[in-house]
Amino acid sequence: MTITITAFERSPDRGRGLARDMRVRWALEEVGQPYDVRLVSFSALKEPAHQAIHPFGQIPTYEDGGLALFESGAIVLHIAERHAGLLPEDANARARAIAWMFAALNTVEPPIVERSLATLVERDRTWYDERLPILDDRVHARLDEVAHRLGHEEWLDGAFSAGDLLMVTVLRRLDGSGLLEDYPTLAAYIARGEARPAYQRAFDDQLAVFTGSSPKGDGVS
Ligand code: GTB
Repeated sequence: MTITITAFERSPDRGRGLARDMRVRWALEEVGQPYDVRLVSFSALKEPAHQAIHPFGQIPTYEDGGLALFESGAIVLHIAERHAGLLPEDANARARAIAWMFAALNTVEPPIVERSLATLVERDRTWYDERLPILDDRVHARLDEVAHRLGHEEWLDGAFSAGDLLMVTVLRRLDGSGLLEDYPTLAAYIARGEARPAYQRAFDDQLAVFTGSSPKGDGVS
């Protein structure tokens, strides 16, 4: 049975790989697991058939035989636990890599998403010009801390892991914000992630959905 994930039929990111199916695609490519993609429209997300798999009516989901999963972090962890390549063998190193997965999603992603949403939906509000620097400061605080820990290392804790995979996808959401300009080591870290062949295959596949040349997506909505 081939793994099937879901992705946007028409992603608002216009193929920039910022939606959360990207991290699942990348993880599957890293471990060499073939997968199919079911493309879902915004209206289909909220229909009972999709909500039976995803209680919040979102992408991505993951189906493999009798298992249906939602939440990108849980999906990436599931992939990383079942296939070699994304988590260290050593128990302590593995636990630390999982800690970085949680850090990416629970500590670093929230202020980045909050800022990103504000720039989209609060731009016309009277308070926007006062609020944006506050949101920027919160993002800067996390970037300072991640950059400090990363130092001049290649990855966060030894070899590339699912922790780096998630951290890179989280940091990529700042693309175009200008906030990464003060962090050359983080920019280089993101670039190292993006240079991985598995990343590039995943990116190209999600971009092909946007350009209409996807061999994977079956267009089912
Ligand atoms: N915590 C969940 C997870 O990690 O899986 C969050 C899933 C989620 O937010 N999914 C979004 C979704 O389905 C798509 S990725 N939204 C539809 C809905 O809620 O109705 C979020 C996203 C969307 C668009 C951009 N973009 O355009 O740059 C970036 C990220």
